[in-house]
Amino acid sequence: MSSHQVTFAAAQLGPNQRSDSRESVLSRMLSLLEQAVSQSPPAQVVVFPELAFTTFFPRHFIPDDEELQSYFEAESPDSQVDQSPNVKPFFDHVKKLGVDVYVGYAEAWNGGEKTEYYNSAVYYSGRSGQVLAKYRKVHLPGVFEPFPEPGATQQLEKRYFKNGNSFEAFRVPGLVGDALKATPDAPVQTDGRGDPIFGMLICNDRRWPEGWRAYGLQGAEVVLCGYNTTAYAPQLLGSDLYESKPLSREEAEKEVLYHNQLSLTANSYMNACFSVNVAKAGEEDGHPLIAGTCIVDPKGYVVAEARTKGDEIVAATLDLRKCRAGKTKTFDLGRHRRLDAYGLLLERAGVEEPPLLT
Ligand code: CDV
Repeated sequence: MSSHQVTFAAAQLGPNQRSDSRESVLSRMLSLLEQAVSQSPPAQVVVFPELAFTTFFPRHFIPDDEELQSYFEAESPDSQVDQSPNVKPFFDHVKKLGVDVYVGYAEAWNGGEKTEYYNSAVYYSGRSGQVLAKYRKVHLPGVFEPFPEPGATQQLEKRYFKNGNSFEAFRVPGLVGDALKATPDAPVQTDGRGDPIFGMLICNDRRWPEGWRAYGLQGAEVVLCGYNTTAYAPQLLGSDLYESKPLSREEAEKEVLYHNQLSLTANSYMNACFSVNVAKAGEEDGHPLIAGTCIVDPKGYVVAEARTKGDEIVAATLDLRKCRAGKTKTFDLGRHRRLDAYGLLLERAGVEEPPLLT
């Protein structure tokens, strides 16, 4: 295999019910890992969904603090997620297999006076047995106060988590042969000849071009993104207001899948990067989640996608040199972007319309 090729496995998970034990979820995740490393060629990087170890608990209003805390992994400056007792067996197994993983989880950060809670993902290197990078979800969707409608699918991420605030790309050692390394005379711009550059997003982040562009500006070649996306939630997604009749469940799911793929293909294309996008899917706690796990190339084409709504490996070997055309032509950012025209983008978060006409 060429020295620029990397084999990825997107490990789509079927539903994790609220009543499922941690052990049963871990055992399904370990089977997916085993499957990913025993295929040919074996996966070098396995990507799991957002909040992979538990049910998507922000869909519930949970007044019982003990239950709420049970979904989080405790971390501190001395102890990262791979040491959290609930999930240590997962990371130990990853280390034994010598594979790399991206995995999403709920983080309880005990680093200051007060515990802070985040919706996080880590990139863990099984070869070196350590967390190489951690990402905290920046765009938290939903609401703080629960929807009053009985049976509504809640989305309480704004209640349970604090926002992350940075998009830091990172290089991953050991995936490709003859990568340029730092030496006093190494070039500053390596044009894809160093160790691969990855970025991480979580779920709702994929709908916002800002994170993708932040990674594009750091030369990211692969963006990894896990998600839990509700297939039917009229309070949250789209609008029936101007439709002649409300979307049926089937129509709504089709539209959510369309917007999922639109966000992934468009942003991969506009930043000339691959993306590996992984769902937790199926009927979870009586609420449907879309599948749609897919791997996208820098031209915006889907190169592999899930066929089921359950546990499934979707794999592809990606030639990272395919990012070069976009990065040096249409989306050569340094040559074509116009900072002088973009001032508003950092001055304003929400919409301010031009004044009314007289
Ligand atoms: N987990 C998520 O971030 N879900 C959102 C839904 C609520 C719109 C998503 O963007 O898929």
